[in-house]
Amino acid sequence: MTQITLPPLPYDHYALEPHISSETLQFHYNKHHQTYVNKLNDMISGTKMETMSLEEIMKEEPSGKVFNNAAQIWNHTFYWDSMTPDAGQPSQELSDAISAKFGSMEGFNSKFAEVATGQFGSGWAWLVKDASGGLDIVPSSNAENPLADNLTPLLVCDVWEHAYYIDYRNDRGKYVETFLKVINWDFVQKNLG
Ligand code: MN3
Repeated sequence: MTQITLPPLPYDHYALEPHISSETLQFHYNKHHQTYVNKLNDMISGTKMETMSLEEIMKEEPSGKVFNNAAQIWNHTFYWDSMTPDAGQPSQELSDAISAKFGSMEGFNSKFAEVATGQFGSGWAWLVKDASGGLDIVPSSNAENPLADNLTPLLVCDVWEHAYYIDYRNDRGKYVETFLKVINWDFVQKNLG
């Protein structure tokens, strides 16, 4: 019995153009994200993990191949939800929290870009909320995510090359600049709680 399924994209594959192309989104979702789902289902089939949620699987196997595939599924779903073709503005509450930590939206953009472009090799850049309710921007390597550090993810940018190579070649900075234009602030607000 296989239990983990690929969640539907929250928008059409061409919806983020011209920022992120339909070709990138289709490869990223239909090939990369789907492959993590297929591999994980193969690995957990016939084990006690086959009835577990992704979160439970990540706790059960906090490193190694099973973790990597489970976390990549979780991270990618969170990434699709982090973007929207109808990018608006952060709510007042969010805007105040951002200003308290980063000085201004410009300060947030510049810190996020610094962390996302500075992550060496494959990984992710996260906006998180810590236990005291404060915001921070942290990188993670490969499939890792901040759940293991008891941080609440609010937003994520995929900085693996497959996220931007078709559209921006090796220019991660340009991709991150684009990502900042399609942030789903309603999703961030929902995660802020
Ligand atoms: Mn990816």
